[in-house]
Amino acid sequence: MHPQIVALAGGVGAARFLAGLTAVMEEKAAPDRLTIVGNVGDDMEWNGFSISPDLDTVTYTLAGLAEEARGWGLRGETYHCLDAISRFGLETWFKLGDRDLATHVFRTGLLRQGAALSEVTRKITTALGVRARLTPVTDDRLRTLVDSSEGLLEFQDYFVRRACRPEVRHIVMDGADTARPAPGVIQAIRTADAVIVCPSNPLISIGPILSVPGIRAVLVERRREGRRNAAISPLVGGRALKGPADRMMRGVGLRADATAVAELYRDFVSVYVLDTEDAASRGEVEALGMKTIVTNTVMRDQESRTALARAVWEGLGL
Ligand code: FO1
Repeated sequence: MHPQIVALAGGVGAARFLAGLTAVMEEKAAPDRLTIVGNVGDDMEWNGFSISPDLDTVTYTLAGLAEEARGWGLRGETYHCLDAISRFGLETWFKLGDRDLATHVFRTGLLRQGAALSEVTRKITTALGVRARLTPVTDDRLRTLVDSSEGLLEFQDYFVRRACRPEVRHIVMDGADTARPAPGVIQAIRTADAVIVCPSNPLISIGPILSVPGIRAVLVERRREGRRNAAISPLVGGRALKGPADRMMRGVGLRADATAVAELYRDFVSVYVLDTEDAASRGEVEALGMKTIVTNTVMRDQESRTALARAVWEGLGL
């Protein structure tokens, strides 16, 4: 029987790793045994449309449709709608492409008819040929807010509009108190042979997933039972390869290095993947009670994504 895997995923970094993981699982003829639990903290409303950037980044990447260099959006995209709408004076700092908008029109229409985000996500991934099961962590409203030097900001306002310039003081998960895990998420985590935390920002990508009541508890329970929970460091040599994770960690009063991320996960992660550049941190991480895998985690192309996924797969004894 092929192992059942659950991955906790943010946006671009996660999508790149998942492209490698699905390639490894395809070799074993089992890509459908992967459940990806996606972040919705950076979802937003744009002129009445419901946008789920991280779910879409994972979907487009696994469907082979993503704009590779950028990591988000669709390859060969055009922006005629955005250009046209700017003539009405609407803000266009969030670059929604014409074909990407089709996804948002479809999603928003179904949500308005009462469908759950998890159902809509299933329809989108199926239509685009993604064989892994992608689900939002919750169907309820959950939004990441950034308490910053420029006030309390909605996530995309901080991330895109202000290009991560404000100093971050604190991250707020709005809606986390009442959010419920989407159908099947707890069960998938409970029964998986391995859970893998993708190399995503621990504060704004994995943080919102862990903030949904019940999620962290079931991960901690797995760890107590000696089951495999792995995480891949999103920081290499104290730097984020993509995005503001290092600056954000310092902003909220943490060290910005691979060990500090491991500390955030110490209650539930049993295997931690460090980049070769951080091999010297091995002892510190093992002192937290985790096993370590040291490998190249920098994903420049599909070959390095697959190599990383294979190292994790073999390191976990799958
Ligand atoms: N990121 C940007 O830096 N600028 C954009 O204009 C932008 C538009 C966008 C549209 C659709 C989508 O799915 C993602 C988009 N992203 C954009 C990426 C997104 O803001 C972030 O990568 C994630 O929210 C963080 O994981």
